[in-house]
Amino acid sequence: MKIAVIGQSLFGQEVYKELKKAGHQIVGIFTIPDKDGKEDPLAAEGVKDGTPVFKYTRWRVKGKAIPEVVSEYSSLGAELNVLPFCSQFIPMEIIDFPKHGSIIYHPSLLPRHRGASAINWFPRVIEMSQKLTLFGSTLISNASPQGQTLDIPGAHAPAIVSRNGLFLFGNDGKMLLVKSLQFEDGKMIPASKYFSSSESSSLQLTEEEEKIKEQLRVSAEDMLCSIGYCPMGNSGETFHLRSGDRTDVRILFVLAVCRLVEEIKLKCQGLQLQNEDVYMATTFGDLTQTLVKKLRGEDDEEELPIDYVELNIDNLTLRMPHQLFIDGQFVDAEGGKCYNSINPTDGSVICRVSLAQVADVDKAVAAAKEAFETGEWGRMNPRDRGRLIYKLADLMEQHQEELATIEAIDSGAVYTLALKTHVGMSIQTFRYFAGWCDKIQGCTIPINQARPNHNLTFTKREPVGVCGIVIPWNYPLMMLAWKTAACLAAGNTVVLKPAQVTPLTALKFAELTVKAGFPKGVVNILPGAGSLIGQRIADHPDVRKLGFTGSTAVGKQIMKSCALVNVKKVSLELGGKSPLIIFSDCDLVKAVRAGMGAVFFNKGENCIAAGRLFIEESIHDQFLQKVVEEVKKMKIGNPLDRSTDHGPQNHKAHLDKLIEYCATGVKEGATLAYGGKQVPRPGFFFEPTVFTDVQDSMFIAKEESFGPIMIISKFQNGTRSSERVSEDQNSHH
Ligand code: TAP
Repeated sequence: MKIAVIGQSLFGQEVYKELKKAGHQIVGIFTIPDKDGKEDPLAAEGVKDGTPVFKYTRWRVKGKAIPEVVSEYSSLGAELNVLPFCSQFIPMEIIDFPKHGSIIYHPSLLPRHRGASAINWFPRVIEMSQKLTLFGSTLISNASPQGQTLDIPGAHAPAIVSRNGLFLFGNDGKMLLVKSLQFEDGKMIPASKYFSSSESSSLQLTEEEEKIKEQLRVSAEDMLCSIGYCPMGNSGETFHLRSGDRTDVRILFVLAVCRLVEEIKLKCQGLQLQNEDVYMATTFGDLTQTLVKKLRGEDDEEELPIDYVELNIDNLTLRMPHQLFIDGQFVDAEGGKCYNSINPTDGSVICRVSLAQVADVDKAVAAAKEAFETGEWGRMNPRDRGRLIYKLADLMEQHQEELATIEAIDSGAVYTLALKTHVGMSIQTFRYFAGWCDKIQGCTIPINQARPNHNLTFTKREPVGVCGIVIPWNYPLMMLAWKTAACLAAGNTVVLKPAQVTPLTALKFAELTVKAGFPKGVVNILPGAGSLIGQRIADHPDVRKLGFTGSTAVGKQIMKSCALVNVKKVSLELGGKSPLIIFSDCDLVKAVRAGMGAVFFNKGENCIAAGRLFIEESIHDQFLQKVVEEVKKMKIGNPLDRSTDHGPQNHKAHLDKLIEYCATGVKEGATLAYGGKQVPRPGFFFEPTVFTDVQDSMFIAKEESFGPIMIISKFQNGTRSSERVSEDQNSHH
């Protein structure tokens, strides 16, 4: 192609060389005059190659293009102008002269005459079936976009129209993601809708809507007149501004659009349009159609189809998604695999839940990667991200009773505790991290004290990408919140595996992310087996970080897998056996209350539970007697009953483990002061249990039960007990 290069600087020189390398004929270089007798690098390069170089001081006089300059330029017959870093005012006669128009690239300068949109790649004209102008582009170096291909004559490879926009491929392997397209007639559409934009049919307005249209016409005309346009005249209804208009007008236009949007809100029952809705509407007619669609509620995103399992409990209808959540959709697992989610209160099946397979992990990670690399999430202003997370927290609050009830039937958590802790703290966690979104910043570091000091060293915090999250079953929603909220606030995307035995609040949470407006692929939830799904997440090369809460043994295994595959970042919150030491000068009533809370809270399924109590010998018998008295008063029963203190253990395997744990304690010679057995009723209830005379060498002194089992050892003075505590390698990791 015959190209004229108009620009300057080393960047201009580089662009010129690349164009030549690509086989184009450079018919002329137009650059700035020499400074202090020194040529601009672009001019120097052209001279070396024998390319004609022109150095005009200016192209216009009194706002008019200089005829000699225009004719000299035109005589070269350029088919395309490329403007790399051009600081001069180039007349529109020159910009529009070549048959392919101009490509303007400004790494730092924003020339006054091009307006705000010129800050990006701006190929003004691309020959497809019609001429298009591209707006809002991002350079992407590493992505595999999915979508419909679009042939562009002369392009290195066909473009792809994806749900995130139009991908154009360069011959350097990089790609440009374009957000919006403008047609010759001025109509603007999201690039993602290139193939579907003409499908929408126009609505027949009702009498009432016609009235609104007329009111709106007055406001729109007023707005346009305020910036010196008289656009809707007799025939046309056009009111958009074409690119290339003056920047000062453009700014007025933006302000006028804001006014119009507010006026619409006032006149149309609080209807909130976005400024973009006005930009996208080419004609007044288009704007009216958009507005009426919104008023009728037809414009809402298609409602997500969810195959709920519905249950009515305590006058509350639970609507529970039960399929995997991948890329913003609830879907069956590969091969339609399912399993039963069990209610520990009576051992009944709550519902069938999709059981993720390895292929599902790969799909979820691919969706999370795309959402991060090319989706809206990755490009979103952190403040808007914060707003979405706040909205999610609000929705969780609106659904808190439903979430708490689901938690109670799925994990056996006592309802009131679930409401305040499992769900309440999860909501607060999302609110807390939402506030962090726009406060994640780096620092400048004075690395060199030398004078003069020209070093500038700074850190910038960036999201890592796809984060894998694997969590346990004791606080299903809260574990999800603690891990997920921080990842999302920082701008990452997430693939989360809940514990297989407690998947239901995580799936309900997924539904709420859709309601909050999270883009597809940002959150993905995969109920499934740890050894398969958790392991695949740890092994996946596109997962950049793994957050895990669970047992120490699995944590070690995960750390190893993450190191081997791609040295991914890992954070682990593991098991422990925290001590509680009670001295003889304590307030015994308070000490008993504290000891019981520390052991029996949430049925002992608590990672910060007191795994061992050291009681000073002189008060041991009294303490024990009081504890046993109090334990006997605990009301064991249905967790949905508001007066219940102690619900069922989380699942059958855990109950069996506790029974075995107690049998080991008895066999080793510890004194079983109370409990130690399954409660004789349906479900997985275990008696709150108290052991004493536990020696340091015993299994139950060393191993965490993760259940309602108090392990008491005596000590004679404080020094001895703290030595025994510090010898314990098992404190919370
Ligand atoms: P784990 O058996 O370690 O399970 C935790 C999670 O890891 C589950 O989702 C499990 O999947 C998954 N998993 C199992 N094997 C895996 C593998 N090879 N690769 C990846 N993921 C795998 O722990 P648990 O028994 O459920 O939970 C109890 C333990 O968690 C206790 O030790 C407790 O102290 C600890 N915990 C610690 C904390 C904190 S804050 N530190 C909080 C809660 C619990 P499945 O669904 O198949 O089991």
